[in-house]
Amino acid sequence: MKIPIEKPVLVTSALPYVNGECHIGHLRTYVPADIYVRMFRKMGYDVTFVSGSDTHGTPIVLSAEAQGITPGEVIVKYHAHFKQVFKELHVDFDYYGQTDSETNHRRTEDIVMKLIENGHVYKGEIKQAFCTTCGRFLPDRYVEGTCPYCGESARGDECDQGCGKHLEPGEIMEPRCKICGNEAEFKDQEHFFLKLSSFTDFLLDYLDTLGGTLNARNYAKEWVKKELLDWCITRNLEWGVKFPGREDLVVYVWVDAPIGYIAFTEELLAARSGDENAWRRFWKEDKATVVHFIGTDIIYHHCIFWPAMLKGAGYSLPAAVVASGMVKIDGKKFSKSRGDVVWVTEFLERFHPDTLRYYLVAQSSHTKELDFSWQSFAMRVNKELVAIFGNLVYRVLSFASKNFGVVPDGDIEEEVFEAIKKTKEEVISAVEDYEFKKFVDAVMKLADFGNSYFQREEPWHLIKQGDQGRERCGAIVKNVLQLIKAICILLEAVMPAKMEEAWQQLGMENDVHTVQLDELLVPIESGIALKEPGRLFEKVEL
Ligand code: B3M
Ligand code: ZN
Repeated sequence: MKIPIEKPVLVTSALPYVNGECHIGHLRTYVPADIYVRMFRKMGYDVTFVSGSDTHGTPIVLSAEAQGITPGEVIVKYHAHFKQVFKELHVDFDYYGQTDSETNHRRTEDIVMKLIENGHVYKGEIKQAFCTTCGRFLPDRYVEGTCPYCGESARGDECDQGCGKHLEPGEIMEPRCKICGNEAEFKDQEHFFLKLSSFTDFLLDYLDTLGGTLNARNYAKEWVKKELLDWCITRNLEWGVKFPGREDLVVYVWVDAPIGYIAFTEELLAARSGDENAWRRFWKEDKATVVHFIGTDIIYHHCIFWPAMLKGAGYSLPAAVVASGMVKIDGKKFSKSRGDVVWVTEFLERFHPDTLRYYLVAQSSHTKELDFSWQSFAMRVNKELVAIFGNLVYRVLSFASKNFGVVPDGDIEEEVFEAIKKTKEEVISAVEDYEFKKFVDAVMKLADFGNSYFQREEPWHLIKQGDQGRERCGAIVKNVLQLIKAICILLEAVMPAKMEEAWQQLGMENDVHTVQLDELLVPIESGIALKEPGRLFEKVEL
């Protein structure tokens, strides 16, 4: 899907549950989304980037219970934590909100009311898991058991270990209470349902036109073709957004969480422009392109529940869903309890955030699983960032400052322009296809080219060969500086802080973060003073 340049683009990144600390598994969505946003801005698009904390549901309530604090205290604590992590990683949202805001409560009530008015909601009985030992109903993550679709262990509302399907209350087999571990029984309870089944045809058509990555579209289509169960949209919890007219029920967290995308747009645009209705261009009037970045584990929610809700309530529909593969640690699924986890804060105590950003996209293609290991991290940093790119910058800048002190005179050769042009095209098409690995691979190839060009021309001999030699040497240096300039512009999206450093070493005075892609082919100005070169990356010792 080609995104029209004349429309504003809204990019969202899935909302992390703020029930614990950020681990590198989370980042597989946020970092590529940030890279995408930076690249689209360089390509001339008008992009707004929002996300926020998911503050409701059993993930939050269980964490509060375990820590002996209130859900409100849990979200304050981890909301601040996530915000800080994103800041350190230069994931620069225009707005990072949270779903317990007044706007989100209001927007959720409005959408639920519209769904009711439009006849999409009905009252019904469900079999809800109940623990006789604890004497309470067990919504969602309070219950664990076996997935009826694939037979793997599952949580009450999702098959998290197997096929990934969303589970309706009462569907889980062999239910056990998460708190006391005892077998649970099923009891009847009254709840509200969205008639999801009546959206089947709409969803099949919608999914055919949906942009983004194929894994999202195909996975969702398969489930829609099988049969859609109506969706239970209420829960017996104290914490959450109240279901209209019922003090004893809140809406299921997967109702108010994606509505957060709308609420955050409202909050941001109202604060920016003072216009309370500015958000409508994005969500009511179909005047913008909405692109959701998510993980493959929440495709079902974004490609089935969410468009059905929007459609049923009369809102505009997202244009694309981009789903990243999950992260494993040394071949194992993330597990806090088994210790198979890498905490971002600990990572950042030892390594530069840009090396992590680079690794996350360079290690495997976006829709594939990423298997984190310290070996592969060290390899990417040492063999690519240090040996190819870092080496190019350090070697050439040292030579250039020693012999010229400024960007020397000379023309940019056709060969160099061509290499940059080709990389630019490869990068644009990679980014448009959400192929972030292809993007960084193409840029590394350009850095490779820079190294071999410098090596081939042997400027260190030329410099000793009189005025003519010196002149030719200067031209060679200028050409490599042009390549470095181009690489900095492109890699700014991936390593914003490091590229700012390299940009300054090049003596550039404008802001590398806002430079457009057109600048790639603008010859670097002769005569600007080069700064003292320093090594950009340190080797990682295992
Ligand atoms: N908090 C769950 C997750 O990250 C959820 C995402 C909400 S996006 C609207 O798996
Ligand atoms: Zn399953």
